[in-house]
Amino acid sequence: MNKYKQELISQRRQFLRQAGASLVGMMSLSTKSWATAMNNLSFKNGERELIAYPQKRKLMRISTRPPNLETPFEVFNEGVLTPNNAFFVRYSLAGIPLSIDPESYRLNILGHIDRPLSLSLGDLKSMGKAEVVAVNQCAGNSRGYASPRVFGAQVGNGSMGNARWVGVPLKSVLEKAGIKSGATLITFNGLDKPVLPETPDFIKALTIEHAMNGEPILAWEMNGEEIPFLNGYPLKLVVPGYFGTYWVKHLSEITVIDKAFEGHDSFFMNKGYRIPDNECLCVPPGTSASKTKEISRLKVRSFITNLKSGQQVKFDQLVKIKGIAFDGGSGIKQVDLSQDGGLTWNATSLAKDLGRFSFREWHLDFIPKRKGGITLMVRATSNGGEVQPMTATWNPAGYQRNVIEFMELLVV
Ligand SMILES: Nc1nc2c(c(=O)[nH]1)N[C@H]1C(S)=C(S)[C@@H](COP(=O)(O)O)O[C@H]1N2
Ligand SMILES: [Mo]
Repeated sequence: MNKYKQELISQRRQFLRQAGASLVGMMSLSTKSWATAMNNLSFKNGERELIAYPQKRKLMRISTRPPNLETPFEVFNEGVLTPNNAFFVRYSLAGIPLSIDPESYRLNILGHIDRPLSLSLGDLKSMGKAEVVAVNQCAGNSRGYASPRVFGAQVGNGSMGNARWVGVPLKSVLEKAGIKSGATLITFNGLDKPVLPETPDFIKALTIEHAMNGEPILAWEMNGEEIPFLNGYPLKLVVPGYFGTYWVKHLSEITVIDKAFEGHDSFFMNKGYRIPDNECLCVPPGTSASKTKEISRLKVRSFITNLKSGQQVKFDQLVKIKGIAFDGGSGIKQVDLSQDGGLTWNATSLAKDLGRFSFREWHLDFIPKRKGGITLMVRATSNGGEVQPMTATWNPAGYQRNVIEFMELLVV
């Protein structure tokens, strides 16, 4: 038995020893679904095991406890919505819930409010319905490409996904609770817990204005189905346009506070997920910032999804190029493609608009007129005027990479 198999089996036994419901039930499926393969990322030590977790097809395993899974990049060429069973999974704490009973589940609203609430899924579903197509992207997506390298999960470009989310506007729930004057922030906590007392809980905060602006929703549905367990069943805070770190999974507690968010459990706001607070949001490699701020909106990005670097294409024959672009909520204005390493650019055609928070597909037909190696580059511009940069900047955690992507093709 190889090392991976052994690890899988002991992991499965451990799951089985604990509570006997959903995730566990799903875990005890046939061992066949645990069979492994490999998938390679183009950076050093980029070989990843492919593994199928409950409700998931084979994804790239970044870590086991907690499970961190990355979407193989080819998936983004399947369609503009990322299938639930291929959607990436990210957790910070090892104490993830293993079973959640939808009947006894409650979302509690506490703190500086007029009426504390304890809402069942049925209560939430009767309070209104909002829908948004939005990109959930981890702040550390593409961190593995940081140069010089940085600490943290060495992920490629698959720690993102686009889905249609349905739920109740956060605003409606907060209005029902009645925010008292003097409130400063709203914190969000999920059912996952640290394993050791020294580890802070995963709690995120939004400003009152943001929480009440009608955009964030408390979602129970993802692409027309229940949210997969590992993506935050039964309720997930969806914060369109913002990095995934704010999208609290297995959401169980909303607390309105009337002072600063401080102390042990403010770690994931006050210590983690921060970027240099200066114009470039960057520092010279190897240094740290004297002043930092919370990460917030997604930066504009674009990718080619139907070709792979190193691929051969035929001289003087049509090549259809397609891909995706997105930004932090102004929407995509334009996507340009260069076939000469960035000297000249051609506008691509944008496909159907699913809303300003969604992936936007684009495509371009081109006929290579020169044999040999060519470098394709793709560059998105947002409606807000943000353009992807030609060179990557550096920050200590490798957050929010959005440099122009490039790919080499061989014309034969
Ligand atoms: N409860 C809980 N919610 C969480 C996290 C977590 O560790 N615990 N991680 C956050 C981070 S950093 C990301 S990138 C997204 C990932 O969402 P996904 O696993 O559904 O893809 O969940 C966020 N919500
Ligand atoms: Mo993340």
